[in-house]
Amino acid sequence: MRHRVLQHGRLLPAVESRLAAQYDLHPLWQEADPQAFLKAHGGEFVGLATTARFGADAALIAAMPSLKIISSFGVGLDAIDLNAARERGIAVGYTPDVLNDCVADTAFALVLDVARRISASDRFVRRGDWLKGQFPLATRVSGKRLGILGMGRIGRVIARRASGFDMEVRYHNRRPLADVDHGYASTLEELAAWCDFLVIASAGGAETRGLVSREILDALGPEGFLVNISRGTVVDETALVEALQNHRIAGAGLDVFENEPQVPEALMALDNVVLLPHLASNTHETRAAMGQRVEDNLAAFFAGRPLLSPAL
Ligand code: 8YV
Repeated sequence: MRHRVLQHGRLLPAVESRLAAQYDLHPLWQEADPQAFLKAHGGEFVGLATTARFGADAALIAAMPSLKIISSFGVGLDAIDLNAARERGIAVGYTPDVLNDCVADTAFALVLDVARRISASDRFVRRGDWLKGQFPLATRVSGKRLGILGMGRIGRVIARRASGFDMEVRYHNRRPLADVDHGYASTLEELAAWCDFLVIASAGGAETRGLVSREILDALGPEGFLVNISRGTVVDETALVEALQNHRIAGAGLDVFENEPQVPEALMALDNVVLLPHLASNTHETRAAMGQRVEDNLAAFFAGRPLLSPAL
């Protein structure tokens, strides 16, 4: 008998076909009325394959009374109700580590782009403006100060990338980390006031919601740049738009937004911001590794072995 696994959101085609070969896989995303489907069939599934974006909220977990394993594609757990899963003894697997390099690379792509104005200068060339004059001067990256909010797995790789640019790194976390040599800022405001680039690499969810507030942006100041590769919810987006419009910060590089895929119109109109469509982990190599981990976590669970990367 093949285990019944519900699929919430799309996965890579290759992963979908391998899962379908192994399990009795049902794509919830193909249902015209997912609520009605869950009401009629939710109890039939022992597994849920989902993504960091679609997650598994309390309602979905409640609609699946036989659920034993959630295997999520992504490192972010903010869309999964971990308390609901814990209460029911449901195992939760996710895909940390395998995406650290590509997410850190994207953070640096944004640091370089927003400071050196790479995307803006590309637009300048395409508009034919080079024929009319020189592109204005931009801001140096090498040797500057990099502040990292959230020195976790990804934050540490960003710090390593920074050493190649001769940057001094400091960080802010809930508490200082014994195995990290970089300077610790005991408040986010102190970190923002110190650094030239503030890179957000913290987790999303209720605990970090709105941490980067108007006050933090003002501490970063008119020569400071903000880069966000974590979750849009960590930043007060309204305050960010105002700070960018009024040049109270120098610029921002954003891979994530509060209400994806909606990007505020006001941001689209600004030239001091780089906007990416949440692509930090989107490389063939990393996505394949993430998909493999989704499969491996499921396989381990059904074989009675510990998950490769358990979230609980
Ligand atoms: C994914 C992510 O692009 O891992 C995460 O938490 O945000 C990204 O890597 C995406 O969320 C997959 O759904």
